[in-house]
Amino acid sequence: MAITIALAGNPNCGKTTLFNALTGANQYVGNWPGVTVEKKEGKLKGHKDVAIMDLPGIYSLSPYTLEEVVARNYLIGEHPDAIINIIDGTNLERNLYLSTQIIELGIPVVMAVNMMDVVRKSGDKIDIKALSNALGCEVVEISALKGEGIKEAADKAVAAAKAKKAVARVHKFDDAVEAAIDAVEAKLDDSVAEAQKRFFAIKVLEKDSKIGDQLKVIPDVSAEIKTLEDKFDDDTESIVTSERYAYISSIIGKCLKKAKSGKKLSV
Ligand code: BGO
Repeated sequence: MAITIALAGNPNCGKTTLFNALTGANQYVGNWPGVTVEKKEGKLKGHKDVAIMDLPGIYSLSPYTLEEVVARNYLIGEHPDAIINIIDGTNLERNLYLSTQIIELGIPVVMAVNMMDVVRKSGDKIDIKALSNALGCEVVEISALKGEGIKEAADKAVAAAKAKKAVARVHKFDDAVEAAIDAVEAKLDDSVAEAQKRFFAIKVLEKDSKIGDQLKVIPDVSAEIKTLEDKFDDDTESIVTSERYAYISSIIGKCLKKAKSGKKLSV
């Protein structure tokens, strides 16, 4: 069975370095259809049946940049068998913003915490097991530059793809937001796969301007939006964003110990 694994991460997280290390000379470079954003695809070394798809570097799955739209159209429309989400371990907090959205896509995910050679040198400590528990998926420490941990990350992604191992739902938004997500999910028609409903429901609630491109029918969710905006006295996009930051703050508190202060970081 042929498997496709997508590499997703922030700009400068080390994605290109990892892509090159995983694929070697086995790669094709082109453009994503209709846009001048570079598309790179290769075969995992030693695995003719495993394709690695390099996505553009992005900070979010929102609709504001061409790169974000290309990346999410691919993830939703083509539904790769697994995602390796590369996180710059020296910038955990910023990188986790994208991760909180990637784990909602209904696709098996392995988190690869990169730059671990730099993290170790700095004396900072990342509790990988706690991070894995907080995110609901496997987490592997890597140094793409030194080639450390990358085979383990790829093997885990192939295994997760074969097992169709979904990300465990650990994070919960505020109860009112969760109730709105449930109500919107129920309004999505059958053309939306069950595993993708949560992602779409959140995007519809956020009034995402481009999500209509990927939905046959956009449900009327004005009542759910009004309920939330009245309760929080804020717009739904900001409500969801600040809930994500609260989640990240709790993850950082549990998982990262900075060398300098000796204290756990909080946002
Ligand atoms: C330069 N460890 C360390 N120490 N560095 C890494 C690692 C790692 O595990 N992984 C990547 N890097 P990209 P995106 C550079 O290019 O793969 C480095 O955007 C330099 N260049 O070598 O390009 C990697 O594809 C001059 O660094 O990231 C690269 O995601 C001086 O992180 C940078 C110092 O990696 C970004 C670094 C001329």
